[in-house]
Amino acid sequence: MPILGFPQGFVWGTATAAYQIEGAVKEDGRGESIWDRFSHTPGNVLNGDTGDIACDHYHRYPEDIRLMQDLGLPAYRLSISWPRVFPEGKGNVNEHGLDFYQRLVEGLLGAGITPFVTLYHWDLPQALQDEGGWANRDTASYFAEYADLVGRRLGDRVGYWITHNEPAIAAFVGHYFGEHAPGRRDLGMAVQVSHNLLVSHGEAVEALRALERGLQIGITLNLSPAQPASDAHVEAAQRQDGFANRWFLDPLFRGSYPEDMLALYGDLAPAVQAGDLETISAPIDFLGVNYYFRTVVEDDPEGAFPQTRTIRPEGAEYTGMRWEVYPQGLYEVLMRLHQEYRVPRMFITENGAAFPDAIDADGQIRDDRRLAYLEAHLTQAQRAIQDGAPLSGYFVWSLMDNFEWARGYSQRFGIVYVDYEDQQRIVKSSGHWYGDVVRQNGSMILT
Ligand code: IFM
Repeated sequence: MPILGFPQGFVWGTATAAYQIEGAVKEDGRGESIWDRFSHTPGNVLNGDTGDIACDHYHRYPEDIRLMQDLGLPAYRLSISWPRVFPEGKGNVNEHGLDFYQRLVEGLLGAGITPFVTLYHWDLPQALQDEGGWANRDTASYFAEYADLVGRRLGDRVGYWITHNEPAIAAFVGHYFGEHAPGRRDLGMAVQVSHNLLVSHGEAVEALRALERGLQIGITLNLSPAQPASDAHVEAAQRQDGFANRWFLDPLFRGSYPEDMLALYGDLAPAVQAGDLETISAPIDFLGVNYYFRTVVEDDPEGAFPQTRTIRPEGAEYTGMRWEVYPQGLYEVLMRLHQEYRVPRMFITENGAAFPDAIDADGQIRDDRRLAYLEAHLTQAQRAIQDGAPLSGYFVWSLMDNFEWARGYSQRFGIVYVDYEDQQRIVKSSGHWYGDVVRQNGSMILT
């Protein structure tokens, strides 16, 4: 399938997140995060893995910047560790933590790489968790203070800001399914957390706008088309869509929660204060889209909320995460955002796949399946652009293999391989290929 050209100025990059790559969890005054606590609690993460060392990026960032430069990758999405900046989540600022991000940003700019900064990629300071975490509405105000500080310190050099990464995962996987930090299993709490996260997004947007630096500000959502396993399951698919997609899109772009979901949550619907929805729906400059798979569901009255069961269609290809490879879903998501939500500008802030990689005898990593996955998704992205979707960029998840949350180091998403024994980086075939795609702005014919 050919990948045709992308628009001039299309932003090409890769993405990572602080806890997944940095390591150095006790260094230079960094405070504890909920992921330190969660990963060190036995039973939470596969093989007892933690982010203590991860890719040691905290020390090796110059090498990682060089890697991006050598591959010719013009943009990089990173996240800031809140507890490096505010070890207790608020109050005392840790200048050493800020210094690290200053050095990182300087290094990127020096290498001609445009940084996109995410403020919250799931590593809440544990001290704030001890006060209730995201279930405590005050956390939203502390988040805005953190956004203000980081915006002041980096806003002269960083133009693109993402408040939250995948609030649906932080809220529901962290507080309902219990598989992510802080490991709670309480639906009502999760729903309230989702609202508080959205309020904190709105407050952070306000704080960043108040700096009057002309920053481009957005939020990143993980979106997955919900499809019924058969005609008998259309309502189940609507519930799934409401739960995973509309619950976040509607307040952000329409200023209201979806009625059907409010009815389903009933008493568990969030406490919404006057003005919250105006705060949440304040205009943003772009939406970040993380796309990995579609969700095919059946009705399941006994199942977890929203009483659906996920089906794995037969004959499909699956990644190491057991996620279906369904490139067309990316097109569907982008077109829906364009047509139904009139999203003004979008970046694909994550897309990629985990496959078990092997190092061949000649030292090469021929990750053909990942390469094919990326190619197929880029083709769909390009199709959406041709059909009018305002898509401005694409970031592969991930620059390098890293700590995949509850799956620890068992899942490799990188286009660069990381040997966790000696921290050696090896560019995979997909990495070399992606460098070529970027150089040619996607105009290469790949067969
Ligand atoms: O590794 C994660 C990332 O932190 C958020 N989006 C999905 C990725 C793969 O699971």
